Amino acid sequence: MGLQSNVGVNGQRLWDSLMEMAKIGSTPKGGVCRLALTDLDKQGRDLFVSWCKAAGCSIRVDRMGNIFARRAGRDDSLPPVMMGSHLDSQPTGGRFDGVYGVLAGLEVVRSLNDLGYQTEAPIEVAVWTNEEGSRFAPAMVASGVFAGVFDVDYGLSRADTEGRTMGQELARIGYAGSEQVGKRPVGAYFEAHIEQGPILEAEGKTIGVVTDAQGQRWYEITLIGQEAHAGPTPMSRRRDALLGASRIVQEVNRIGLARAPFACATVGMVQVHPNSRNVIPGRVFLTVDFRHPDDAVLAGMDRELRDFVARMAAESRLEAEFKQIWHVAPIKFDPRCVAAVRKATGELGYSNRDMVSGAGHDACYLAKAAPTSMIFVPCVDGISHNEIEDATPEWIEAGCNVLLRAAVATADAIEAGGLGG
Ligand code: HGY
Ligand code: MN
Ligand code: MN
Repeated sequence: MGLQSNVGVNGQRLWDSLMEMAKIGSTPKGGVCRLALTDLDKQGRDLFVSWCKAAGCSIRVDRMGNIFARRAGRDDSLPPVMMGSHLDSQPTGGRFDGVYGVLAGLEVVRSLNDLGYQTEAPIEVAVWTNEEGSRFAPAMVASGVFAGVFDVDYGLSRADTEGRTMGQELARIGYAGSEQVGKRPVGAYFEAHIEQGPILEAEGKTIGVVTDAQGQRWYEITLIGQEAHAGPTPMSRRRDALLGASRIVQEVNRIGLARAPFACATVGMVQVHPNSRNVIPGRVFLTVDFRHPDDAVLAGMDRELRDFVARMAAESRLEAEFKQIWHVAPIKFDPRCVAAVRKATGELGYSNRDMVSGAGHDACYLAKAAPTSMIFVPCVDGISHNEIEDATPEWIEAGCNVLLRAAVATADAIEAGGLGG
C-alpha cells in the first residue's frame, strides 16, 4: 500500500486536457466565458463526463447538477475521498480558475489507472454547479446546498437577471439530477486551485498550503431618485441616483483601505436606468463585495456601509433599498488535511508556504461537511478573473502531484468514520 516515491502524474496529459477544455467558450484574449448552466457549461460538463467514463468512472448527478465521477476503492463501503472544483467561469474568465481543480482530480484518476493502483476508499471527482456566483448569486451555492448551508429549493430558485432559475436551466441542459444533494458521508475533500493572487509567484514558491479562507459579505443596493431632463433641470433640484451610487463606490473603497492590508472591498456591478446620456439617472442597482479574514472586522465594515448609505440617501433625497444577499464566515481548513498536503509537498520537495485564501471556493462549504483543505499553485502576475489568466505547465503538474499524494494517502487511511476514524 502507498505510492512509490518516484511516481507522479502525467503533466502533459493534464495540460492537454486543460487546453482542450479551454476551447469551449474560448474568448479573444485567451480566456473563457462559460457562465453557469449555459450551453457552453453543458458542453464542458459533457466533455468532462466523457473523459471520466473513458477512465472507468461511474457518474452521478444530484438535484443541484453537481457531478460526481467515482473510482471504486478496495472497500467501497468507505466514505470517498473527493477532489474537484468548478467548470463555470466569469464572463472574462481564465483557462485555469476552477477547471484546474476538476481536471487535476481527473488526472489523479488517470494516473492511478496507469499505475494499476486501487485505493482503500473510493475516490470521487466533483464538479460543483455555479461556483462563480456571476450568473446566479450567491457564489458556491450548489456546494453550499451539498454542505447543508442552503436548502435545495433555495438553490434551485436562484434566478439570473433575465429571471431564469437554476432549476429551469439545469433541466434545459440535462443536468437536473435525481440524487439528493449532500446527505452522504465524504471522507475528505481536497481542492487544487490557482492562487488568483501574486504571493506565490512573487516569493518563488510552487505550492500554497492553504490553512484558511477569508470571509465574505455580498450586498445588492438599489438607489431610487427621479429621471429628469439633463438640460432644463437645475442642479439643485436633481435627485440623481448615479451621483448617489458614485458616493457609495467611494465609500466602499474607503472602508476597505481603512482596514488595510487584509480587507477587500469591491463594487463590481452597476446598472443605470434609463442609461441615456441626456436623462438624469432615476435608478441605479449596484453590488458590493466585502472580504476579510476576521469576521468581526467584516461586521464592522457592514455597519459602516449601512450607516453611510442611509445617511447619504437622506441627504441626497434618494430612496435606498439595501440587501445583504450573502455572508460566508472565514473558515479554518481541517488540520489533518492540511497536514496531508504539507506532507505530500515535503515528500516531493516543492518550495511552499502557508496561505489564507483570498478567494472563495467550494472547499469553503465542503469544510462544513467533511475534513477539507486546498492546494494552491501560482498564476502569472497573480492575475485571475481575467482572460489573460495564465500558469506554467510546471506549476500545474506540481500541484497535481501534491493532490495525487495527499488524496491517495488519505484514501488509504480512511476508516469507516471518516478521516482517521
Ligand atoms: O468570488 C470568489 O472568490 C470566487 O471566485 N467565486
Ligand atoms: Mn474558482
Ligand atoms: Mn473564480
